[in-house]
Order: sequence, then structure tokens, then C-alpha cells
Amino acid sequence: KITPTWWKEAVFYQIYPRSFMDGNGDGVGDLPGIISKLDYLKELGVDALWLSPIYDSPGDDNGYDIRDYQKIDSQFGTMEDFDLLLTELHARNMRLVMDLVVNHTSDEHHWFKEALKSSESTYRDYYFLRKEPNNWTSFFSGSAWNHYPEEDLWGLHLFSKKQMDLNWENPKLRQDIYQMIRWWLEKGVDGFRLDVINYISKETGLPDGDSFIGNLMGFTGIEHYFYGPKLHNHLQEIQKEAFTPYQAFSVGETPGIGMKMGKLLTDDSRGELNMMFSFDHLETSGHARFDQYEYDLNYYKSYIMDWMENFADTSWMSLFYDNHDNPRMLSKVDHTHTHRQELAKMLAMIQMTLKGTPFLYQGQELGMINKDFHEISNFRDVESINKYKELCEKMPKEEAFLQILAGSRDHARTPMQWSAKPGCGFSNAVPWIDSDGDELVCNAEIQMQDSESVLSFYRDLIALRRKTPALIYGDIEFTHKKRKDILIYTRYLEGETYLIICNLSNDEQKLPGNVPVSESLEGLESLSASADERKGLVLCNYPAKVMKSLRA
Ligand code: ISL
Repeated sequence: KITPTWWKEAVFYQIYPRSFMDGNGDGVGDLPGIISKLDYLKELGVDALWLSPIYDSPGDDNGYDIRDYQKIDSQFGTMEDFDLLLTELHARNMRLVMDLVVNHTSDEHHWFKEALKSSESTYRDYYFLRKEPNNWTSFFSGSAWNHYPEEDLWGLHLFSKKQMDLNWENPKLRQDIYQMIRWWLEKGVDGFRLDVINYISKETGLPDGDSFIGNLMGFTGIEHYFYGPKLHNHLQEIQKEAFTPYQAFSVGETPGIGMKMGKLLTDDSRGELNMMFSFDHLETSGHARFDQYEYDLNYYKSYIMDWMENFADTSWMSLFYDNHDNPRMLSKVDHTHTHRQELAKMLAMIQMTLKGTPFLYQGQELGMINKDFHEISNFRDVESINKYKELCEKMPKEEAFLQILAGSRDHARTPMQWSAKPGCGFSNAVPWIDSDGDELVCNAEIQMQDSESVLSFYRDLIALRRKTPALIYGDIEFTHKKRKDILIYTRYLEGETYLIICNLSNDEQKLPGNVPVSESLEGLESLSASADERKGLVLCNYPAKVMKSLRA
């Protein structure tokens, strides 16, 4: 039995503040910019925002390197701007979820600066500062250790050289973090997305990583921290010390956590996380983000059938395709963008009708795609830049460039396309990163006026989901499970049943018995169908007898 909760019913929307809306004309998005777009989000049907980091930061990893947890980065505005954002959101009955980055801080955080100064400092043990490095590698290329000659110490950083890993074994550090979390919750923040939270517990002594696993995964050492010995204890403590007293919502970013461990992390009775992000669907099996390949949606079909049947029975699932760390899903599936509109609508249909909470990423509601970058100098992301250098040592420059082009996180970080104006209506100045370049045909302004647009489709679907308990809390049942290229399922609750049929291929598909999808549905009340070339993107409320004929 599912307990009804606001975050199960909500549609979340992730904002990457640098790229969403520039309010002060400096080419970088900011808080006043976000405030100016709240009515747009409300109209779309968004219930809660997740903001990527807006805290004071030197910006080595666009804010995921925090210098001061309790200060707003001046690029984004002031604490007054933040307070206003929160007030304006709550006035619209919307909620705010902040990014909680506590696996690491910036090397410019005062804890780290103090830690380096003296072995007597209470902060020395807040980080991993040792006489000898181990063989772990960083996610952003090279060794995971920096050398600090002043003290002849090595410091651990799983991410960039300026993102120093925190030592969660230290109880004082943990209390400092809980205090900071409570401070934000006192302000009225509704919850947190916990950045790489499954990496916070490292195996005692930081043993060397296995080189076989390292070669396989591309990162050495990961087996010693991706599901560390104290992970569950830490999460339960965060929950008890900070979240529970405020009834704060939590969603963990948990790369590499499979279904079994994910169930433990999100099991209600354990008091750890409300939800988590699994990333297993983002690349088809045998592929990694920087591979050049076309994503086969049949893989997604098998993934969701598996998770809906074996995870969603006890845990509540998050549903997403895009975020700030991945190329756009539309481009992964359809490199030539031949079926851009249809594909965007079909992915919307699936996301809004599966059992779980949808997380939209800015621009997804417009059908935004990857940017056709031509030069390495146009990339901004520390991961892309470091990886390019690393690859160039192993292969021709052209080949290295193609890999970066395939996997760069910058594809999702281009400016939000508000209008056809120069700067996409995002900024009056030159944006900090080039736009996709297709804002003349793809922007919010024209899509708002077009009832057939991807944006209108999202808006209608979100509205339908909101008023239809069967689409939120209803059971889910798949049919034609082995059938390739077509995805069929029903959602049902208390006598109301919805049938969802999606064509996963570029060709027309027939249902068993050779009935074209469109014909078999004639006479049914179709609530949100899209007549398009792919044929068979349908959601309908239907009488039980149709289900029988489908099963036959
Ligand atoms: O980088 C990875 C491996 O290539 C990812 O699996 C990585 O663990 C994951 O994307 C972590 O992301 C989060 O933490 C990073 C930050 O750069 C990302 O933007 C953030 O979403 C470090 O804070």
C-alpha cells in the first residue's frame, strides 16, 4: 500500500542556474532571472524546483566546488534574492529543493585552508591528507591526489583538483554539516538532492584499487567508496539529525548503485532517502557516455520493465532522461534529429505515465538537443577539457574530439532557449557558453503559442497526470513484453484504466494480429494522442474488454 505524499505527486524541474535566465545582463544566469520565469514554470505545471548549486564557489566545476555553504555566489545574486525566490515559490504553492554537495568542498573552503596550515588544526582530519597517495584516479582525469609541498602532504579529490573529499569518519565534520543543513531548512527550503551521496563513506585505510576493475570501469579505486561501509549509517544520521525534524524531502544522486542496494537506500522503514537517481538507463549495455553510438530505446524498455516490476513494488522511483551531466536524450536516440518532435513527445508520454516522480531538466520541455560543437575551445566543462587532453596523448586529436563531442556534459548546459532574440532571450550579453544555434525554430515563445508544440504537449500531459490518480498511484502492467520496438502498458486504479502505447522505432508498428496501432484504437476515447509519422503514440482511457483483446 502506497502512502500518498506530495513528492510522489509532484513534477520536479531541474534548473542549472548558470544557463537558465540572466537577469542582470552579464551573460550568466542568476536568481533574479529564475524569479522572472516562475510563472512560466507554474503554467507548465511544475510543482518543485531542484536548483543546481548557487553557493559561493570559485567555479572550477560550476558550483559543485563550494567555498562557503551559507553564502550565495555573487554571480547568481545575493541572499536577499534567494529569500525572495523562496517566498515567490511558496506563494505559488511550489517547493524548493537545493543541491547538497557534501562529498567534497572547494580547496578554497576555510576548512581546507585551515586543515593545510597545521597538523594541530581540528580541520586536518576533515579531509584525507596523507603522507602517501594511493592508486585511485579522479573522475576528471589523472590521479585522485594533489601534492601540497608546504606540509609534504597528499590530498584526496575524486573529482577536480579543487574538489577535496571530506572525511565522514570525523564526527565534528558531520555535526558541522548537519548544522549547515538545518540552517537552510530553518529558512524554509523543502529538501535536498544529495550530490554523489553514495561516495561519502570510504573504506578504512583507503586501500589501493583493483587494476582489473579500474580498467573495466575507467576509474581506479571505485570499489572502495561507491557503496562504502558506513553509507547507511551516515544517511540514517543525516535523516535523524537534520531532515526528519523538518520533514525535508531527499533524493540521492547515486551513480553505480544497482537495484538491490537502491532498495535499501530508499526503503521507507530504514529512514535513509526518499528517492534516488539510478543512472543505469542512460547508456545501453556495453556503452559508456563518451562512446559514439545510437541509443536503442528497446534497452530503455527492458530497463523500465525491470525497475517497475522489481523496484517500484517497494520503493518509489525517480523518472528522468536529461540532467546537467549528460548529453540530451533526444540526440542520443536520434543522431540526425529526423523525428525530433515525435520522439520528444513520446519520451514525455512515457515519463509522465510511468509509476514514479518525473524530473524534467530545463529545455527538455522544448525538445532541446545537443550542440554541434566544432572546436574544443568552445567547451567549458572541466571534465571535457581534462578528458580531451588525456585522450590526445593516446589518439589523434580528431578522434579525441569526437569522443568529447559524444559525451560532453556541456550539451545540456547551453542557454535555455526563451526566444529567437540574440542570446536566445536568455541574456542581453554574450552567454558564458554558446547556444545550440537553433533558437529560431526551437524556443519557448513560439512553442507557447503552438498547441501542437512539445511544450504544449508537456503542459497538457502534466495537467492530465495531476488530475488522474491512476497515473500517479495506480498499478502498472506491461503487455507484449518481448515485442521489440513497441512499448505497451496500462495504469489502473479503482476501475479506471489507462492504456499507453508507444512506438519505439522509426517505422510504423502493428499490434499482434497485424492490426495497425491506430486502427485498433478507433472508437476509444483518446485523451492525448499525437498524430505523427511514427504512428502509435497514444494514451487512452479505455473499457476493460480492449485489454482482453490486446492480451490475446
Ligand atoms: O563523473 C562521473 C563519471 O564519469 C559520474 O558518474 C559522476 O559520478 C556523477 O556525474 C557525479 O555528478 C555530480 O557530482 C560531480 C559534479 O561534477 C556533477 O555535476 C554532479 O552532478 C561532482 O560534484
